[in-house]
Amino acid sequence: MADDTPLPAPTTAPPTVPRPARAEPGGGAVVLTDGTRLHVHPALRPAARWWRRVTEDAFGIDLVTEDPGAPSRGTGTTPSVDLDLDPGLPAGGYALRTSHDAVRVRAADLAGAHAAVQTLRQLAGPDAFRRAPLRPGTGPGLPAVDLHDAPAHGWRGVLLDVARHFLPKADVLRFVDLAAAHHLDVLQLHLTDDQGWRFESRRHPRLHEVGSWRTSTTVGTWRTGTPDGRPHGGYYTADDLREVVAYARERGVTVVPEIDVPGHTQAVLAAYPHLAAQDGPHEVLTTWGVSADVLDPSEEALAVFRDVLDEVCEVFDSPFVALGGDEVPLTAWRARPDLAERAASLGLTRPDGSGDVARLHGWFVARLADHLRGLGRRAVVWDEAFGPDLPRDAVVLCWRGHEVALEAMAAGHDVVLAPEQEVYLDHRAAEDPDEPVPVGFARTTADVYAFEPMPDAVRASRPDLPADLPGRLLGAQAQVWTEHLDSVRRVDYATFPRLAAFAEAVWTTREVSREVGGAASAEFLERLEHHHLPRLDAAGVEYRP
Ligand code: TNX
Repeated sequence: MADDTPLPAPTTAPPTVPRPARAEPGGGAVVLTDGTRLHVHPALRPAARWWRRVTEDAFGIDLVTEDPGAPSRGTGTTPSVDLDLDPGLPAGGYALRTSHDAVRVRAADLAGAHAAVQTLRQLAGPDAFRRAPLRPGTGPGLPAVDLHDAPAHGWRGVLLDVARHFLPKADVLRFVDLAAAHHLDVLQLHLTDDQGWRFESRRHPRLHEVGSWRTSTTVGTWRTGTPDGRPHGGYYTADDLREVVAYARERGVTVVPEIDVPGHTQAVLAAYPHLAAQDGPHEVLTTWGVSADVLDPSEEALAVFRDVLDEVCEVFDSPFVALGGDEVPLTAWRARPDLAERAASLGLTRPDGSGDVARLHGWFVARLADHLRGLGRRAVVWDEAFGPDLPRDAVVLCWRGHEVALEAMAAGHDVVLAPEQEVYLDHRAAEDPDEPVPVGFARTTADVYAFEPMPDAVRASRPDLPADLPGRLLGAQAQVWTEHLDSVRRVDYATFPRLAAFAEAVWTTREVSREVGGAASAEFLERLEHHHLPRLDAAGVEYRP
């Protein structure tokens, strides 16, 4: 039945998101069927396994894996899918050619193969995003195309805040799926904050036992909100998180865990008050905004967090571990003369030789970055932790804009751009007073689409910096903070479709395929509406219409 389904020859490039660097439409289509043969280079098997599972779940067909040595052309009505390694292609890239009886993919590496199979899924139509087949046994038709693609940036991230509102594991797995579907390859899991600690610690169990629950949640913004009086909480066991890591790996996504210190730690202080810089009582925070309660920058606190990082590294295989380091109020430290002395004794001084408590922030984060290096990992820190005391190998995540990113690169740090003004998806998507999230700056889908990780004009604005900055621009990251997103429905509404716009902004290179502005943005919005939203519909995403 599937074989004679007529498919119109496409006349334009396939409407996938993110848009590929180069795509030439061909004539006709290849229809995958039960028994379609899959020839896979051993290094690319994980991507092939995922593709087999998708075709089985969504269409009820079984692709048959064969030796790469087996004859690769389809015979009769049974087409073949080849997945080959071609190290000559740019990193993370792939070439994909479909004809009437074959799909041939060449991938630079495993990352390229993951991207290629996600593109195949989009070519297969919205039904490829379903979890059960509407017509079991009827395989999808893939339009003939000759496509070459590669990412502009290696770090294409999205942060999910599971601390402010706990998101059940199943929803986190689904979020991974959706990130991967947009060729994103990093999920930063914000696991700890003032309002909740979500990581099971065997060494310091009160962190998850006490720190994972709060008595109430403020509904509305922190100035005008009202407490709902209901307990909220939850944490992930080490095995839950190992499962998330494995699930993400199968989709080419690296999960970067974040343990936020020395601020954003009120839940830690509720669990272990002796680690606080100020007197209690401390309880898991029930309002929003930045808590004044912070860690004492003590050896005792460092010892606890070294233990926690050891446990984190037993669970997460990411080469990067985020240490937070954002928004550290210094009031409590400044009120303690002993901390000025401590700073002085550590050599953290002002020009006049007096102890500078502000530098204890960078110092504290740096000690944990050193510990991570000993575990074979690199620290990722928010840009407030950037300064003279931060080790060079730490990646700086720049949320306050491009200026600080250039400074950090000039100082030799690799950076990831995550500017609040542009890619914070918790911010409302329009000025409409009825938007459910009345915080932040209004950022429409078109605004997010116009995002540039490092605009030429910004670079040009700093002729004082050397032409060759020693630090590298690794990529960019969108943020889904969840103060006001208390369910997966709200997360969907805030995240989509803007994450699709972000994904295209960070995947495509301007030189090759991307113009920003009127026509390009209109083309994207059109492609989104007519081709991509139906995919999200089939996947059950409750995006903002
Ligand atoms: C700032 S960005 C924060 C988060 C909040 C967010 C709300 C950053 C490093 N810190 O703690 O959730 O604003 O938009």
